Amino acid sequence: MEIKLIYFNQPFWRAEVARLPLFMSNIEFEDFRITDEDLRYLKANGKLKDGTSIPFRQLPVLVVDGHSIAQSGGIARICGKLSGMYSENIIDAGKVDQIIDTVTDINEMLNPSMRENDQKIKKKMRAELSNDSLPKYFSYLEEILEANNSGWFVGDDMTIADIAVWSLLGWIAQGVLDNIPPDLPKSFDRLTHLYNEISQKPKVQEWKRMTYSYEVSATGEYNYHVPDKI
Ligand SMILES: N[C@@H](CCC(=O)N[C@@H](CS)C(=O)NCC(=O)O)C(=O)O
Repeated sequence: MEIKLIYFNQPFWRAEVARLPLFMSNIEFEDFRITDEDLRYLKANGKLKDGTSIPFRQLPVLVVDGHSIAQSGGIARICGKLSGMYSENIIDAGKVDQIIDTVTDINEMLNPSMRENDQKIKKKMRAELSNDSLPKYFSYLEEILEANNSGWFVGDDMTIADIAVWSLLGWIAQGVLDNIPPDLPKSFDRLTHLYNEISQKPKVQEWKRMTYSYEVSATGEYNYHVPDKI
């Protein structure tokens, strides 16, 4: 099976929830990271220059044996199934899905503030997110971890649900979102424990060493400061 994951050169959760399970399970895949020129081309044409279809002109796209598949949730499930990190039991699979969809919801809650150019309005939006929406959703996630009581969201082992949350928390903990305190997740003990557990896994450390630091421009090195601990 030939697998290619197409995304930006960033460790964003939408891609990491696919890349990391494949990497951790030693499944070979092409980790294709697009350039600005690729982006312009795919937006205009719905495909890459080599003809690879990008159905909704958005990323990630997973290409399996030449078939392009869009949408982060579906891609995560395929990579989860391939890597044994997605349950075959329909109830447990649904429990994994509800977490992935909640990570999507949280991402979408943040999006309007990322598009806001008026700094005053943006600051207000970020205050609401920091004081209300994000803590509310983190507490719901915390409750699910508490009910499952294994340290993971579903069952007794790590799944793509845990990886999605880990990557989302790492994004916040980097401190790249103005006026969202990077230590916001820290007051949630179970989320913090999950984050730190995943971060310290040798394969995760290896992945971070390989891919979380790279040159982005002629002006210098850009490092993703995704912390190992929160
Ligand atoms: N519904 C899509 C949304 C994907 C999405 O928003 N991708 C962003 C990057 S994180 C993107 O491609 N942005 C470029 C654009 O929309 O022009 C999914 O779940 O994968």
